[in-house]
Amino acid sequence: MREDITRFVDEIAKLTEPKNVVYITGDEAELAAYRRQLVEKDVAIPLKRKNSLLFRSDPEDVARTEGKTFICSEKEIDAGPTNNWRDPKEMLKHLKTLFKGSMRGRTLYVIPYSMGPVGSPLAKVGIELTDSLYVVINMAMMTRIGTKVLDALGDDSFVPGVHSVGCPLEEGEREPPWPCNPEKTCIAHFPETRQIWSFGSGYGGNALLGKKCFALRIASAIARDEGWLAEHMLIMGVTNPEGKKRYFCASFPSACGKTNLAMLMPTLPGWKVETVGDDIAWLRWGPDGKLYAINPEAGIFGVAPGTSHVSNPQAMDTIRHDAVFTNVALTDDQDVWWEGMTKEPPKHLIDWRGEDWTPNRPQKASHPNARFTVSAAQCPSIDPDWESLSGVPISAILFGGRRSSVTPLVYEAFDWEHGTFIGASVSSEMTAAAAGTVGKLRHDPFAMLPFCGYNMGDYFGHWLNVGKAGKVIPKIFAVNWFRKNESGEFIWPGFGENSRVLKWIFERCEGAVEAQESAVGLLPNIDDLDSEGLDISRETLERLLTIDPKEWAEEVKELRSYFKIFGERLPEGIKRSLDALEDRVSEHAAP
Ligand code: O2Y
Ligand code: MN
Repeated sequence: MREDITRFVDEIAKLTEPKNVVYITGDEAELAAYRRQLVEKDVAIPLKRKNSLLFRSDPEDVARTEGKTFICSEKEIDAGPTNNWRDPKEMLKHLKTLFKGSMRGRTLYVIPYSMGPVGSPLAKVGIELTDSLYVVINMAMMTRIGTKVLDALGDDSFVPGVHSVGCPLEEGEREPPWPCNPEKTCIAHFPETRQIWSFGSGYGGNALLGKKCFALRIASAIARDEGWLAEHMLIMGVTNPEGKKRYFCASFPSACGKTNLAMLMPTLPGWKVETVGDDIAWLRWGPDGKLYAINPEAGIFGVAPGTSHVSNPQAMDTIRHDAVFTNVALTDDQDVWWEGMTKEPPKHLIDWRGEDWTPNRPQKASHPNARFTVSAAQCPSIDPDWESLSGVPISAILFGGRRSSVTPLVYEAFDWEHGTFIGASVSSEMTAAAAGTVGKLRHDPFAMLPFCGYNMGDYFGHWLNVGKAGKVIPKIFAVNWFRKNESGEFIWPGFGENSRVLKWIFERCEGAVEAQESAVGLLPNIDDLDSEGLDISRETLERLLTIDPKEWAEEVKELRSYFKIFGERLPEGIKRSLDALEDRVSEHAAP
């Protein structure tokens, strides 16, 4: 074992005082023993699905907590206006107090993990120290873990991460089903020294440190320094009926259906979609001048409610076995159920809080942020090259949001600078159940608002710069599946029908179709969007594919006011694109 690793483990063990320290090897027998242990201790419920478990979290620990997530750069300006900043020295002092003795009576597990296929030049290694077995078994699905990672590490650096549920166990005290410490929850990132500390939450993005903490917040800072991109994007392979394949990345804010799109089943005959990743992409220019992407993750941490054989049959097949479910409802025959899985709910369930549930109860049976964790390798649409060490070549990048008006179904950026502006301009209507927020527009540049580890203005600048380094520049598109009519009904059918939009994008990449120049970008000619067999009027298609200069004049005003928050850190390329958009929109609006 490398001396710096044992020193790190010893230091944290000295601080947190666990009863023992275990190095995770990643062996299947070892993980099976942990799953059995979780069931024996009544922490997990075994399901009728093979090798699958149900967990119920504490009701105070059900999602990522953005308000308790911090970026601790030396200077506040380097965290920027979109992050919660804390002074690194003060935060470390606070963390040392929180973590003092926090693992008493528990085991400290050491999880070496690789973000990206082990041995890929694009992969990076992290070491998570945690006192949660839930984290161990989830990390084993979400990343590549264990001895093979240490063997491949060589002399490279690793990102240290320390996680504690913040619930020491006194002698003879019984383990609570979901230990956590919500009042003291704190997720701290040190982008300059590349460290992660997470206290008090056992849930998802707060506790599985490889995901948002490393693969986005810390990796975005590493990527800035090394000249690549760490993005909140799915990666998909799209094959046309002639057998030609292209790869796209797509960025959408949380809860806009990224997992569904990554596993889309095209309704268009002869078209095929394959999944490389559903949430995060690391992108780098290759020696041939093309942009290559890897999925740094190995698993899927998907939202369960709304997932069904209609919305995402591939996901439903993926989770038939060897899956972990968190905060879904339990059926009388030891299976799982959640809102939207079937039209009719079962007559009786045990809800996510462990209480009897019948359809007449007003409460939801599963929590809206209930999750499934599963290895991506189990996905029937997994791409044959999803673990390619050099990544897959990217032809197009899509930016989307949930907009009931203004943004057309699809349009193309004029060039990389304009595409960067489109990414920076993304906003999305919120779906959160929080009172008063539903439908409210939230700016979410590049869908990275909660995930960028440094000043977002500098991040825009980094995007503008990397475009100059590439020789084969991918095309950039904006998409919006969520347009509504005056009655509040969606006017685009979405789901598998989105393959029609993918087809147009594919054909633009091939140079096979023309596009019309508009004030906002390049729009499809209506006849080029394949609507064969679709029950949609020409008028609706026109509405989906035209822009209203008056609405866009308002959009420009709103964007101008938003971008002010970045002050001096707003790069010239974004200002130039905004001015150019304003000029084009006013030209189009002129009578
Ligand atoms: O609520 C959580 O802890 C997880 S959030 C999440 C999980 C998987 C993929 N994306 C997200 C997200 O918020 O973007
Ligand atoms: Mn996400």
